[in-house]
Amino acid sequence: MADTATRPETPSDLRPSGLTGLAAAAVALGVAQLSAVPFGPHADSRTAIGSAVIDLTPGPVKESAIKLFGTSDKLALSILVLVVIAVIAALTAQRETRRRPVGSVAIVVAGVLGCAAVLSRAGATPIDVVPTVIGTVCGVLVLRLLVSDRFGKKAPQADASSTDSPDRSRRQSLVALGFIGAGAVAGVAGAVLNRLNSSVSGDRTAFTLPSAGKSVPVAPPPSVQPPGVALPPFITPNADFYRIDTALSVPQLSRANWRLRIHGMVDREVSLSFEDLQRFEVVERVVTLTCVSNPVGGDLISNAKWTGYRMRDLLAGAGIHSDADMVMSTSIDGFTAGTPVEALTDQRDAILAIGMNDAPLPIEHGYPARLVVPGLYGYVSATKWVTDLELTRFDRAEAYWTRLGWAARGPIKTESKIEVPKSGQVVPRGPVTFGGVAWAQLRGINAVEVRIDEGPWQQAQLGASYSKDTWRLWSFPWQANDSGAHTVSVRATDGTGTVQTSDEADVVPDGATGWHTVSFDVA
Ligand SMILES: Nc1nc2c(c(=O)[nH]1)N[C@H]1C(S)=C(S)[C@@H](COP(=O)(O)O)O[C@H]1N2
Ligand SMILES: [Mo]
Repeated sequence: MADTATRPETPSDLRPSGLTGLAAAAVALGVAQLSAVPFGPHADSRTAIGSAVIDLTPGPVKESAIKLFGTSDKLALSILVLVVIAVIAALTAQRETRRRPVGSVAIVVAGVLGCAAVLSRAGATPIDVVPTVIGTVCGVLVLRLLVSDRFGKKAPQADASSTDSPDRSRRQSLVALGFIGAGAVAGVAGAVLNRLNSSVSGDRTAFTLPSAGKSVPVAPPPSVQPPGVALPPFITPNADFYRIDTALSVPQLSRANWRLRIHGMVDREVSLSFEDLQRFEVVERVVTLTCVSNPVGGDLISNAKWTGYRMRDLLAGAGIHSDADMVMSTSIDGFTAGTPVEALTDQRDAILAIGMNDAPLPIEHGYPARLVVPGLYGYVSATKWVTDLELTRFDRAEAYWTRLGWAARGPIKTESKIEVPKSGQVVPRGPVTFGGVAWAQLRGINAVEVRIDEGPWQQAQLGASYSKDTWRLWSFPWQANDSGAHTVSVRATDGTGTVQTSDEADVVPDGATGWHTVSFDVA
């Protein structure tokens, strides 16, 4: 062995194939995933890496990804991360030799990055990196094994490497494939067990929503729904409610583990358990939520009845300093929103919601508790899985999306959209009813006008107004007489008498504006 330094390695060594790298990566990821099960969700490096990538991705890239993949954006991200890891593993493993462990070093670097990702997550503790370390070690061991003497060096009794090399190479490939299979099985089993282990769906099913005291809203009368046109229901069923969040896996937070800490610029810090909430009056409010990323004509808007507690009541116990102008709310997974103090304390009745449409909050909508603030886009107000409220100032603190270039304040703009007809729809000649929704939370909707082609603006018929904080459905009966291509446009007038602007603004930095126009054909 004294001559190893001078003897060239490669002639008698088997060059590792890309497959060995895939095997090492599969084992590292699979073992990390499976060994994370007893440690709980914070130890899941796969989710941590994905979440860290989401956080580190520049805002504009994130937006294009959301545009491209829609609500599958997280699946697309997971696949992308796996492909990147596989390519790097395959390429670096090919450089691995017994004396220059390039691939092993790459695995260790990836492992260190994985540990950093785990530790960067809210609520993680140092012990949570253990599964990532175990996975990394196993990945290195597999790679070393595959390039070891058993496969990589001429066996002592063999005559020439040229004759036994194809055999060794085949053996190496078979063993590598075996490791890839084992890694995949461990990974899938780990992911499934992690999910079952942490799911709070049992906790949610066991929860009976308290009924509201005096503060029950009037049930929406049937007249909120214009007849004769297939519009979305005034109240969006939970299953159809739009969903937007940065959570790669939905946070699983039980009522027992939930606490709400109110601190910062206050006289007394307050910490409430879920049980403590019973001290406060239960209220119900119908509020339309809207996402700032909703393009003109988009679907990121829904309306629900929320059950919960007035934020005003919860905050009162803390004694807010008069120079605090922002409440920075934080979720269990580290999302933050900056909301003006007055929006949480004035008469609009912002609530800490624990129920949605008479059911406990669905897990993906924030179980066990989230904020609902009439009049503000979700990114500055509607924190799901909320656990922390810090009283601070807009000139001192910046929330998640504001750091990424979105406006610090996000009042909802007056907008309207057409649901019927859909773009490209063929409308039969004769009488037809078009329709859609309009919204200007806090101000309400006074009127909706519709224009066919470049004709005059005509009044649409309005469904009954429920409240200023909810959308208003509208319909427009029309005689489809002229065959051919047409357009229909809509604009709303809000409760202040202001007509929705025709100026087209992008969703960044504070919400899209412009008139929604749909092209259709009469035949
Ligand atoms: N924890 C957490 N809360 C969040 C978000 C998030 O990414 N994480 N996104 C916000 C945004 S941008 C919107 S529009 C609303 C959407 O609420 P929904 O998914 O219940 O419709 O949630 C808000 N609350
Ligand atoms: Mo949003």
